[in-house]
Amino acid sequence: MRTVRTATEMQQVALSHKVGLVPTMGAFHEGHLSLMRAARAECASVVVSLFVNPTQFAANEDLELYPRDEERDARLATEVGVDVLFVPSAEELYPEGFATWVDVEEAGGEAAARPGHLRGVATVCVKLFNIVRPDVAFFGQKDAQQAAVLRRVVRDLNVDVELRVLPTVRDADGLALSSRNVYLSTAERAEALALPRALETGRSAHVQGSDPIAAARAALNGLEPDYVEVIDVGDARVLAAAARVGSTRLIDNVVLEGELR
Ligand code: PAJ
Repeated sequence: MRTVRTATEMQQVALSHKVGLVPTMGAFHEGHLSLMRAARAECASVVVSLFVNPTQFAANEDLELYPRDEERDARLATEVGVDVLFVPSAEELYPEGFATWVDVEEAGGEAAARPGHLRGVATVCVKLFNIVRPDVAFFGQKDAQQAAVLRRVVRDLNVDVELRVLPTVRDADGLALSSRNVYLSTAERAEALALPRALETGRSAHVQGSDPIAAARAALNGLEPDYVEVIDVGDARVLAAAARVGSTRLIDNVVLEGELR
């Protein structure tokens, strides 16, 4: 596996068709690795970007604290058969005078809870698409609204890339894998299980014809949600929630109708 640190070098790497890109912020877990494996299975060249994108964090969020271990990530990516690990610096992607943003008009859920977050995500992903020029890019259902926003960006701006959205990978007890789970103490981790359980309760309620939001809220077991909402993600409709456990903010969602592709 080759590690590349500048956009210029990345644009010059000879990649064979078809090219798959997996954008990440590192601290790899099985969720990230499942995207890399899907890319490996479908594509001739696999590029993984590792960049803790400062523009998607608000001033009061965990940018400084965010787990970083490039050596371990590089080892895991090599094991999966990734061809190129693209690790740009913040100065590389956001040089002096950077002033152009991809701002999707999105309401509710993460858009309301984290103003500016999805703008940062959309902007960095368009930059990565332009630098790597992938045929296919892989994202996780875990961040359903992020995937929905990126689908809209690709459609609205005629970006020549296909998106794939893959299922959320969970621990055996149901907690969605997340790089932020390392912040949880043992007690908090146990508390956090209320989030996937409440969403499952909401999904069952929906299947039986009652209100999934009310059912999920009632099952949160004391967790304070930022929101519990039904969100359209492409052709699918998901029940999504965000909640704080101690100082850690977790998000999760389950599909109510349709299929995430
Ligand atoms: P990050 O949180 O590192 O996630 C990288 C990709 O892995 C995203 O597409 C995310 O949805 C997916 N992912 C995370 N947890 C998952 C899980 N448990 N199961 C399946 N997939 C999972 O999302 C980002 O980084 C950033 O916002 C990024 C898109 C890289 C832009 O900076």
